[in-house]
Amino acid sequence: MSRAVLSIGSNLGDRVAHLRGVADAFAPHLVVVSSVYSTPPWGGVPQQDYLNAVLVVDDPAAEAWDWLRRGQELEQAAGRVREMRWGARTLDVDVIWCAEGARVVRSVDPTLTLPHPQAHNRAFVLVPWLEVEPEAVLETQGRARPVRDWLAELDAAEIDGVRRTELTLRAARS
Ligand code: PH2
Ligand code: MG
Ligand code: MG
Repeated sequence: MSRAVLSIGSNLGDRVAHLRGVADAFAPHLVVVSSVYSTPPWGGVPQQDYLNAVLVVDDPAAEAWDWLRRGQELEQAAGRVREMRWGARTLDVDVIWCAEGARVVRSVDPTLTLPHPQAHNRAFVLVPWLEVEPEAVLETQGRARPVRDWLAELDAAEIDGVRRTELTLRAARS
């Protein structure tokens, strides 16, 4: 039994189609999906803008590693090739946060570090996450704080760069 917050992004090819593919694949498990945001590249590698969104998913049959594996399968299906760190990609599916039952998963495994070690630094993750879970709390670096407080620490220019679009992925499960 797990519930996860996934950050999805694309800046190569048919960006919105790549994101829609993730929402469609996770449809049976989708709790809520954010708006689609246009975001400047984060991380210092010059590249084109991304489309980003956040999905909240749950599945009684899944544990944290299953979300990583499922996300990686979708990345492969989107034709993702090995690329430089923080470089352009057709599709990226990152597990940001996960709870198995009532227990928030903490992992220091480099393949799946949870909560995601960079989430609190990324407006392209925090803004869509706050849209769908305004009360969310993120514990990272030994500090548990509301996501809105982590966001408030980022540069205003970075937050301003994260622009909501009129694009939609799909309706959440009803
Ligand atoms: N992903 C990266 C590197 N930089 N920048 C934005 N705006 N959005 C992303 O999804 C992103 C990024 C590598 O995972
Ligand atoms: Mg990523
Ligand atoms: Mg990734």
